[in-house]
Amino acid sequence: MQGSKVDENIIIDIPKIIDPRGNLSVIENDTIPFSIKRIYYLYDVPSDSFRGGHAHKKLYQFLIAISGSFEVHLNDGANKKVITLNKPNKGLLLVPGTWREINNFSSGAVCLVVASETYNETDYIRDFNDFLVYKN
Ligand code: T46
Repeated sequence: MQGSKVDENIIIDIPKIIDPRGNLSVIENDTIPFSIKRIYYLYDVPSDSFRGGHAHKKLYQFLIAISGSFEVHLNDGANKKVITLNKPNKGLLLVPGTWREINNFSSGAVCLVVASETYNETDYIRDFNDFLVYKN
């Protein structure tokens, strides 16, 4: 989505079943606005690590801080936004056409990512100048 705006990247509540034995959250296809084709996760991330640094042309993703916290820096080519994820029952919908950088991982942070497509390197824009050309 070349014309997507940074504010289309929104926080979505994940249903939470509260239980004295421990809470349970569940993501089903109606929790997020895409069908799930892939799940991956980032873990054992050093606190000074920097992930992302790219945009996607078609891929939708949903990021959850299953444990700990981290920051997601978003840029649509014109506007920026920083979102801190630190709750396992709140996720960030990432729409195509958004440059993302992820940093400030806390100790033990785990970033679970639910994706709309299987892995495809041709969907990535990994150079920021190419991203600006793509958006303008
Ligand atoms: C994103 C952020 C949040 C695979 O082989 N399959 C996969 O499904 C993925 C996601 C990656 N890879 C390979 C490609 C690279 O050789 O794993 C290596 C590391 O990938 P990358 O440098 O893209 O990792 P991140 O953490 O910078 O970015 C990833 C996702 O690629 C990206 O879509 O939005 O997490």
